[in-house]
Amino acid sequence: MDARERQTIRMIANAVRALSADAIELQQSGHPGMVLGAADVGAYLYCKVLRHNPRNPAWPGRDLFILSAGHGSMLQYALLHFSGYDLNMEDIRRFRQHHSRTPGHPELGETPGIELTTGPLGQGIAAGVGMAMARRFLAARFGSDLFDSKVWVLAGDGCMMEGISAEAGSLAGTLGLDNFVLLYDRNDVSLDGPISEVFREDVASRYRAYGFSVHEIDGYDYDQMEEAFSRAREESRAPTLIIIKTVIGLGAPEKEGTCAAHGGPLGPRDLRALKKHLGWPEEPAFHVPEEVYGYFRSLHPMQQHMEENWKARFAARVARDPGKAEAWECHSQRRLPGDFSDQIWALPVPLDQSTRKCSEAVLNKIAQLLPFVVSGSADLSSCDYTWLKFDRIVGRDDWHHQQIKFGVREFCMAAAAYGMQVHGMIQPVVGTFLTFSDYMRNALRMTAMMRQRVIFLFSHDSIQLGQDGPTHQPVEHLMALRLIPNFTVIRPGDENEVKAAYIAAFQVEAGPVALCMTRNPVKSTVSARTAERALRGVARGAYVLHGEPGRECDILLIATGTEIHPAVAAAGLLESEGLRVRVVSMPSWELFDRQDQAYRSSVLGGVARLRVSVEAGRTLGWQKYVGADGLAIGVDTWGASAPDNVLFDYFGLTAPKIADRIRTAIASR
Ligand SMILES: Cc1ncc(C[n+]2csc(CCOP(=O)(O)OP(=O)(O)O)c2C)c(N)n1
Repeated sequence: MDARERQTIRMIANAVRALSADAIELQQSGHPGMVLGAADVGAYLYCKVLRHNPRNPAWPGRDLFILSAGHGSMLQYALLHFSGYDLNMEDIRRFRQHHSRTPGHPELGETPGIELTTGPLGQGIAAGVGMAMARRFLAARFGSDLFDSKVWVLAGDGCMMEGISAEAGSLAGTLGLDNFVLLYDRNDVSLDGPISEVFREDVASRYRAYGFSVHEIDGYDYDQMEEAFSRAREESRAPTLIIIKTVIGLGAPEKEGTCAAHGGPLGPRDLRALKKHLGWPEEPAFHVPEEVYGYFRSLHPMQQHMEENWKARFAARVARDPGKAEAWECHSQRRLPGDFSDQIWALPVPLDQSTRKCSEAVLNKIAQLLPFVVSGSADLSSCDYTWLKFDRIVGRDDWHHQQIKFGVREFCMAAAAYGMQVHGMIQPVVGTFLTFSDYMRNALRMTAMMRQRVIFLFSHDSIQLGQDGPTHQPVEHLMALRLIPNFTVIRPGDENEVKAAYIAAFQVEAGPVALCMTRNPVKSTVSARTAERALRGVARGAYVLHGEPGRECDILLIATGTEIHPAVAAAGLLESEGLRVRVVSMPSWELFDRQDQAYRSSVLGGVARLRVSVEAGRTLGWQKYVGADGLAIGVDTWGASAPDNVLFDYFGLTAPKIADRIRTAIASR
């Protein structure tokens, strides 16, 4: 780099600083500290490192850049604006305002050039690892010359303190993800003060132990950056960590080096002092020298050329192997064959088995039908049955398969899964026990917020799971998942409902799906009679399993999962006493709530003396369907360690106990 270019990049870094400080000051909201500190790293990256094309942000051969420290969003907005993305000065001025394209933290779909929604610290690292994994899968399928790009993640001290950074680092090191580069903006200050009070570990040694190549550089020395970034680019065995020493709030004299710089506007005095320090005009605000735009414009032909070059490689690849064009289309659109539903529906699955066992058969078939599906588990594949029997597991040097082991790292698995789904061309299905869904919870809500259809397979979906006891028995989890907006929970109750649940899951267009499966075998009491009803009914969230739709009845009994079986048996007991009972299977609240009024009334409508829900989990919430005076049968305390037939009896979930509760409730009216 010659002296002139060095000077230009320094000016660009200063333009990032001034513009960000002005936007934060104008809106009296935002985080200037890391932007002032890391502006040189950001400028160097966007000027000298990233392979991208601002005129085509979605070009598949591009590098990906993720700001895990999402609170520093102005750093990225400024650089996207300068680079020539479709983000103008008015967008910058409207920082953090309603409906602006520059929200408080980067949000997928709001701003061109933003690859991922970030904000919860550390998750961007795991999501970046997921994206790097997606690229490995695609490199194996389509050629590493098409997927030789890198995933760059910029993280701060907070991200490195979060446990998920350990899960993600350890996984990336184990898998030898040499396309993953973690940039650690080390300014030694977080929101509450100097990190020496809370974080004294040797991060370099920690990441070396994970299997990373580690470099430590000064955040203002472009020669060191050149050396470290080129080595990261060339690295071909291991992921890279670059620890970049910076000063928070650099150039704002009252706040520099302290947590006062972290999360609020600088204030007029410090802003003036900053601009003086940068050699920037005090007025007008939002001043950007023409040379800044000029420099980035000068990069455009090279960026365009990079993309053209990639397209030529792609064309050559397809010319050599025409089948690849078809495979590319299939992956890009994550396309289902026209007869997908028929093929799944026709699949023989084991009868009178746990729903997880049926799920195994269906998932194995789906993975064979859909080459873009990858299945993984957090060390429970032989329990949640995400195991693909026909395939092997991907590893450091072999990504030709559809199966991943995440190790015991649920949170990382969930964030990596949404990273893969956001990346595109890959559809993850990831599993663990339902009770551990709350280890993953923030990643589940991020998946929902970004409207990504990750399929989460949660087995061991109630207290009925053997003798592991209350630590392993989900109680509040079904309701807790239903609370997440834009999240579809499906809890099938027999082999037909399992098939129908998968068909429905692959029809969900935007948003995650949890498929909840039982551990224990269930003697199916209903399947033969109700197969066709299940196919249509699961897709609509609920259907009449026993009795007639819309007809007046004494008792309307709604059940989910394998509780449909004791519910139907209880109906038989009550009917023998002259009561008219309708049983509704309701595997999915969310799918049901999307149906029109006529359908909903046909399932739940008609006069009933008593409405009852049966679900082996918290009852809070069922009042929505059974009414305030209805009867919600479930588990409102912790489970216990005992055989499941003992527990179901103890918690009142057997047919005779359900019938008893209903008789008592009717008698008291
Ligand atoms: C999971 C999570 N916990 C807490 C926060 C709130 N938070 C935002 S930034 C921050 C401090 C981060 O410190 P650092 O990474 O050093 O950023 P810097 O001070 O350099 O801007 C905290 C606690 C968050 N965004 N995510």
